[in-house]
Amino acid sequence: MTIVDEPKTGSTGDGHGDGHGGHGGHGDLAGYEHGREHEHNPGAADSDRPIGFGRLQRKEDPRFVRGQGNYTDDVVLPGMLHGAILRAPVAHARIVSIDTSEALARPGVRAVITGKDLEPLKLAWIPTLSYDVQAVLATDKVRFQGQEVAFVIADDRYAARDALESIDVEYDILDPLVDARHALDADVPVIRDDLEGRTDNHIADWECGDAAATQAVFDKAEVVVSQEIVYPRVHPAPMETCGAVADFNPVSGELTLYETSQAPHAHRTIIAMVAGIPEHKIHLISPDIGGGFGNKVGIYPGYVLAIVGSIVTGHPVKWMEDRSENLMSTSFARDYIMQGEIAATKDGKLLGLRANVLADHGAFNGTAQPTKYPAGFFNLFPGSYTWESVYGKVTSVYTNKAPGGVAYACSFRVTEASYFVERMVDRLAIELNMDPAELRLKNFIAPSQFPYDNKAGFEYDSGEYEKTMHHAMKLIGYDELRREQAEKRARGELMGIGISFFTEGVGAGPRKHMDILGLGMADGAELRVHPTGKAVVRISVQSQGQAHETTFAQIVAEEIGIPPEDIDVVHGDTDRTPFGLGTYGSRSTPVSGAAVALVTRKVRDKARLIAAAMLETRPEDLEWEKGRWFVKGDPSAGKTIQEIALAAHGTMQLPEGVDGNLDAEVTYDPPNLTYPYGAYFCVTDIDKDTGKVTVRRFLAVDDCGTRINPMVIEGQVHGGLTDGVGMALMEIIEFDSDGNNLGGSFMDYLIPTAMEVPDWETGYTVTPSPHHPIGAKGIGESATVGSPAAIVNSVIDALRPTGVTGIDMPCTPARVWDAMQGHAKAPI
Ligand code: MCN
Ligand code: CUM
Repeated sequence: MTIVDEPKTGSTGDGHGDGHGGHGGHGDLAGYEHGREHEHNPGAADSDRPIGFGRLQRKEDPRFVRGQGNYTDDVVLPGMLHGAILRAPVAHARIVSIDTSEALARPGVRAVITGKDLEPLKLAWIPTLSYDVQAVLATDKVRFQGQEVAFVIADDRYAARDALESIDVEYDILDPLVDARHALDADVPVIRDDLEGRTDNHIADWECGDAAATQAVFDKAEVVVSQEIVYPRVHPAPMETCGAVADFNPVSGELTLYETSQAPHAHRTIIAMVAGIPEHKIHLISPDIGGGFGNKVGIYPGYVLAIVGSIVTGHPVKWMEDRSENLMSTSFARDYIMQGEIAATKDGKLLGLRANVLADHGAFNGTAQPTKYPAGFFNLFPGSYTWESVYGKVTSVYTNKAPGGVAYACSFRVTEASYFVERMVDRLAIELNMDPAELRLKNFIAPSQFPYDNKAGFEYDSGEYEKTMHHAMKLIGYDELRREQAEKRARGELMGIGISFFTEGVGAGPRKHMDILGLGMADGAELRVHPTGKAVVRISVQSQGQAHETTFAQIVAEEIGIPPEDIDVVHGDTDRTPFGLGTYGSRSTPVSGAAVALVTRKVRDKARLIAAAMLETRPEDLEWEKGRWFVKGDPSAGKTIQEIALAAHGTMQLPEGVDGNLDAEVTYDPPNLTYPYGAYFCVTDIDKDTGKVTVRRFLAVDDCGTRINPMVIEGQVHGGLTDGVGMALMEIIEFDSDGNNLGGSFMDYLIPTAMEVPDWETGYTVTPSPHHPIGAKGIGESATVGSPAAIVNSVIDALRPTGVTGIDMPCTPARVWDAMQGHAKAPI
């Protein structure tokens, strides 16, 4: 591949973004936020240079800005009924009885389903993505507040909702287990007594690195620091909540399922296994999705209930959760209590790193990560640095909370890992009284060390960390900021400068190492060039706002020279796309993007054979330039891809072994993850009287290898940074001692608005992935992963004059103010 003008390694630059705010915000509308531009992207995208340049407008935006998007809740089918779920009001109770007679007698109610009705269908329990089981409707006990207890199907949404009140459930209330720190105590309730032989709340122990070697490093270290770091439970809270419309045809036995899914093919296979409907009879459609952020990876009871409802009533059934249901019952993330220790020399050479983590997975272990990785990719906890030895351990437990340990722009726990190491390194900098930038620069993995074995089981593909760090320090004016801070400190003002230098791992497989419920993580792509030279590419991943319809067309355009506007990208429909594992862990570009590049090359190779026949020469005598094959040494003798496409469908005698049409398909099994990284700098000011934190400046310098669409990348980064402000300063799903969820609405669960975020500043370097066909790494979660540590480190840095060395998220005014007063564990 050639990229004119933009050197592939170590180039630096910047662009401003399309400003899709956090959560639903970095969703689909083509908002435009004023990012601060440090350097221009060279040139504009066109068909000669379709990737890496300028701000190619998003193909999907015309329908979104006109209000013409098509979301699951927009689906209306003839005769469609509506479902509503009765949810447990308490966190832990035995179900004594459920009386549905009064609800059934209400006008408009067609059916009321309970767990007892599902038992004979073997649908009362379904497998979770991590080989646990979860109740679709509770039969024996409820195990978290908000758990599904009964399902009403009625003529309209209101009749269904109203009928919920008429269901009479008698509960025998049990003690809840809310605090994960006590999950393994002897005298606490065993939450999962439904699982045979279970006598405690332990889920799994997972380890990486070398415990003994790390202990030896600590034994001889000059300096040891330790810190407890809590990453609280947070929620992805996408703009569109989860839902499904199920339409089962009893005559043909076919199920059409519209669903908010980030992984349509995987969902179809799992639903086939669970519901016993043959897979070829299931047609799963994920229409437009208003933000996923991991919330739409898992399979929720509501989807299964919509299917059962359609089978029972003979009508299509729609189930859409409301905001509180979304916040109380679906896909929580994080909830990691992390004990960290660093061993180092007095002059700041990092030697050993230890992490001991307690992970709260809630009542059902629904973690959405590769089977072999019960702690996700926490293997990335050594970060961007060289260590003599590292050791990590994660213990996961059940509690009476909604199923957690799932996803929120997390790259499978990279968020926790990166937050952990970046907080720890800063903790050491405080101990050594050393500049945190200098400490990082002293310990970065050097470019010559790649591919780099991170000593925790992962091999980083490429990086030029020092260069990216220096670029960021220059863009933000680091030395000047430190001078400003010194002056302000002298005046008694609280100003902080926080750094995070994260390394991510995105693009799961390879399939031999990574699967979900036995389905290997690989992705298919099919490309068809029509006779007139227009093309359609079919992909297995699913956009939730990431602009795949634009950027995947750009990849095809780059590889074959058909302009992006002549290429349609089809996704989100199992009948129209090849099998693949879907979009999460920023895997679309690393895996599906690679599949698209390779399938396009395959079509190009086929075109070469046809062009050779057209030009009456040998294929090896042809040379490619963007959009055409020509005869070596005679550039005027050539055929454009459009001419070749017509010939492929025409009457000419095709060469031996070449079938008609211009098309191909591939399945791509990635050899490794890609490892994007970034240098993030955050400047905060803290009001001494109220503890209020203001993020005054934030600079993100990202390296995601070859950049396909700088505008889309900036949008992804702006959205992720907004997520970061939310988590660092505002977001937490808390529970009271009875297990009541205290974050069940946007009144309680605060997410950032334009008021809380600064003008984002961005920059970039380009270090291609050596194993990706076009050198691209993922970017979708980078900013969510990297930004919280920069913000919290900045808060701690601001509070240094008050003696603070650590604080947990979210850094609310109350918590910051309390920390300033020297309280060890401040409230929210
Ligand atoms: N891209 C690019 N050049 C690169 C890398 C990516 O131009 N070198 C472009 C891609 O072509 C794609 C977008 O950036 O259009 C994101 O690509 P990628 O990093 O591959 O991430 P995915 O497409 O797999 O998206 C998943 C990621 C995840 S896991 C979460 S969570 C998240 C995120 O994307 N959820 C989002 N960003 C989101 N953005 C929106 N609007 N909505 C969500 O739900
Ligand atoms: Cu981890 S949230 Mo995203 O991977 O869908």
